[in-house]
Amino acid sequence: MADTATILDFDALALRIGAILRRGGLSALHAEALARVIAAGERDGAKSHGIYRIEGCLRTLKAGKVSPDAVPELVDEGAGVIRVLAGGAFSPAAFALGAPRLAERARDLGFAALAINDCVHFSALWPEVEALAAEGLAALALCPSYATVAPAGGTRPLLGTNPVAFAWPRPAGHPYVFDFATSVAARGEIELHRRAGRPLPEGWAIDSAGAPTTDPAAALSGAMLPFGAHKGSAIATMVELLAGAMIGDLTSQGALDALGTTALAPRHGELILAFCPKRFAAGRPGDPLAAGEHLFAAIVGQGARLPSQRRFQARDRSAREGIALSADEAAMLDRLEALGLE
Ligand code: NDP
Ligand code: PYC
Repeated sequence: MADTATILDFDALALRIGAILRRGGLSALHAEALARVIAAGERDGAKSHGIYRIEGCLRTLKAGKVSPDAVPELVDEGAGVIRVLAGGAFSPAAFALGAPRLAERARDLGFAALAINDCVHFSALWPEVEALAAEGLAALALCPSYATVAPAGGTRPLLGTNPVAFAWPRPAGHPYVFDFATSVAARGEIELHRRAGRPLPEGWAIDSAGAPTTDPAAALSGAMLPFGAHKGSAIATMVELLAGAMIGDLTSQGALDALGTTALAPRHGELILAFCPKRFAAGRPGDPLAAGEHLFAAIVGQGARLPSQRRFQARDRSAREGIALSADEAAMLDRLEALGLE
């Protein structure tokens, strides 16, 4: 990176972010959980959910739109569906509470689901599915967002950027993981283009009159588009149904109506499904993980890359060389650290 100003290791970056969030009013539980997710985004080169998100968290706190200290509550009736009530706090601590029980139940039953209700959500989903893959499980995570995406053929925001993340455990090395918004790009990407003064690629968004636009500001006040036209639109709708309506929580339209702005992080639910491949394959010929390896080798054998390989390479580089922040990013961290000290 040409203008690299600061190199930090993961723990040092997480500590600095955590201190900023603590000073912004978050309890230690939430500040630490959030800081590690944000630092992980930066470490992995997942910039749309890295340190640029800190200011949005602070704005959401200042506006009183997130509980700074609600203690998440686990509701487990011993069945395949486990619930965590987040109490209006950020989602990562709720996931951390529910994930061990979800993994245990998926191993017992072969399959289990974790519904997180009433959380404020801004983070990437790959840390969650990766944590479950590390337990030998396949995992699928989904959540609505707030209404910023027009359905295919429509002209106005209705769906969220509704991410879907999947992980499959591998016998060695990183799991197979994909994690993407069901819009052409995450809203964070549009915001990063706006800040950098870069036009958007064609096909990402429409303006408030419904005309195609490459202007990030016009896209933010207009609507983003689903990926894959009607296919992404249908998948985003499925996310609204499963991770909104079905778990008794808000859809993206409901989350936007409740918040009244896209400048703050939205409050809604999340659904995480965990599968135990060995239990599903019991009594059947073959080993599911070996079959997965065969498939991955065939994909790579054609010259294609697996999703998350760029991110894992960034992670490995960060482990070797540290996390490189640009001059602007380092200045932003310094500025946020000084907030409340003057
Ligand atoms: P990207 O389009 O950047 O990446 C999507 C996935 O595709 C990644 O796993 C990526 O791997 C992979 N990929 C990219 N290019 C290739 C390629 N050529 N071959 C194979 N795989 C490839 O993601 P989005 O912008 O859609 O989303 C970014 C993040 O935003 C996600 O982590 C998501 O969870 C988050 N998000 C969160 C929301 C929320 O409400 N909490 C809402 C919307 C998004 P790699 O990273 O290695 O390039
Ligand atoms: O990047 O689309 C996004 C997003 C919305 C809420 C959190 N991230």
